[in-house]
Amino acid sequence: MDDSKIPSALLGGRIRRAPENFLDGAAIGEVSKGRRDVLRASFAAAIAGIAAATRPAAAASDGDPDILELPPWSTSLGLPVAAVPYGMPSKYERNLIRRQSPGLTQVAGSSVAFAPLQGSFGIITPSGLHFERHHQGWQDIDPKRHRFMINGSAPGMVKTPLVFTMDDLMRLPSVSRMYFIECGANTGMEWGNVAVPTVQYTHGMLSCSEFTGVPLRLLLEMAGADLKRGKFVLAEGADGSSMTRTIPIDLVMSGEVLVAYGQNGEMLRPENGYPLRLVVPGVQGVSWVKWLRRVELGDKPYAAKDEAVHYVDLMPDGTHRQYTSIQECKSVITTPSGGQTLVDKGFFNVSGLAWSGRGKIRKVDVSFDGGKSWQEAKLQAPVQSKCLTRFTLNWNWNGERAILQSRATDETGFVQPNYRQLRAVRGTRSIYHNNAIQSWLVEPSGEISNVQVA
Ligand SMILES: Nc1nc2c(c(=O)[nH]1)N[C@H]1C(S)=C(S)[C@@H](COP(=O)(O)O)O[C@H]1N2
Ligand SMILES: [Mo]
Repeated sequence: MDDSKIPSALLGGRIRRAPENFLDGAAIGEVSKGRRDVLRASFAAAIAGIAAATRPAAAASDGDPDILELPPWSTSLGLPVAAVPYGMPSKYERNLIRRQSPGLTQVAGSSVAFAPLQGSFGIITPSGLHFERHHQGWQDIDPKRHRFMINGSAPGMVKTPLVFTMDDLMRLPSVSRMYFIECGANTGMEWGNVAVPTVQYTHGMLSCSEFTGVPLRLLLEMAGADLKRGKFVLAEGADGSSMTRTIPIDLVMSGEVLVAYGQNGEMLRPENGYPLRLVVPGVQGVSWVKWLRRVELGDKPYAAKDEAVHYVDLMPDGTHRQYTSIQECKSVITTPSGGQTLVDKGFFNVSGLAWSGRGKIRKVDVSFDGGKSWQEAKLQAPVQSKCLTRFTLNWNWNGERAILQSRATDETGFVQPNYRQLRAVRGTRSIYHNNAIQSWLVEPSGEISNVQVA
């Protein structure tokens, strides 16, 4: 179905998948029948609104008070400017929040909060909804007392070890770029076919921001790095988790790795590493060291605990694969998705996200029959390297059982695998780096759940 065949009333984007219209990520078991009926009713009202828009006279004669009577907000004085010095979401959007997975053990200080992908638009994650992953809680560090050091692993590896204050860093030339960050464990529970209920819990360790910072390459050059001997850097955080990760120097010299202080036009949020974090585009989240206090140049990988023991891939032959850092090409349909309910058959604009740690997304195909047939989705501009890309496809649901899938291809030609293809290479006992095609089952009742098809 192309845009020219859509009734003009629909082109204005009047279907809004807001939390009040769609179940917003609560576990299915938590949703009472009554709540579902409310959702269905409110969506039916939204659909009716579209029909009404094409026949305004008929709608008015229905006696809808929201058309015929002036609401209080049209007849009263509004709140003054700066009533809220830092703007907050509408009280009607209270359901769009980060959540901890009911299926994961919750350890104080060492856990995950997932981003609500099902209610997000476009490609940028609002800073307050960015996912969180802390190995030992988060800190709100006094930027005046924060120091960032560059040193070498051996004498002469850098000519002059340097220590920067935040003021020192922020007077240097900076760049601002949009990149996704995905935890290597994102979608990890699906290896065991756990089928957690919503896209928030399957894919919500994923976010995308505009980051601002100084290229690490520049700081290494300032320190007089010996790039003939220096082949890797070690990044170290200032929190209590002893978070250190090895990063190959080629990535750093590409200029993409940033020592970042900015996120979406303001300083980083404390949960995301304020006042300084490493941005390592395309690489799994754990390498994006938060509360960054030191970078060391060395000649070999450091085999730190979070790369030698954790964040390794158990392969079918029983060996562990280390240093798999690039997040391969992946995508997911975010609306409609698990836990939501389609309230009626008919038109839906299907929408989702695609990304690749190797560059730009070239195309996304969508299937409504569990991968038997595919249609090419539309990619929304901008399509940027190592950034989320939003795709959409128009769908006329006939009210029958359907299985929705998306399959992304990146600019290297890599095609996102299905579970059979992924397991053939990676086995069945892994945790990290699951980039398989996600399936959402739509029942004739309109209810949507997470399923795995071979
Ligand atoms: N210092 C430090 N850096 C860290 C972590 C941490 O616990 N401490 N967690 C890592 C992990 S595992 C991930 S996935 C990302 C999460 O970043 P976010 O909390 O900003 O989403 O930060 C990484 N950087
Ligand atoms: Mo992570």
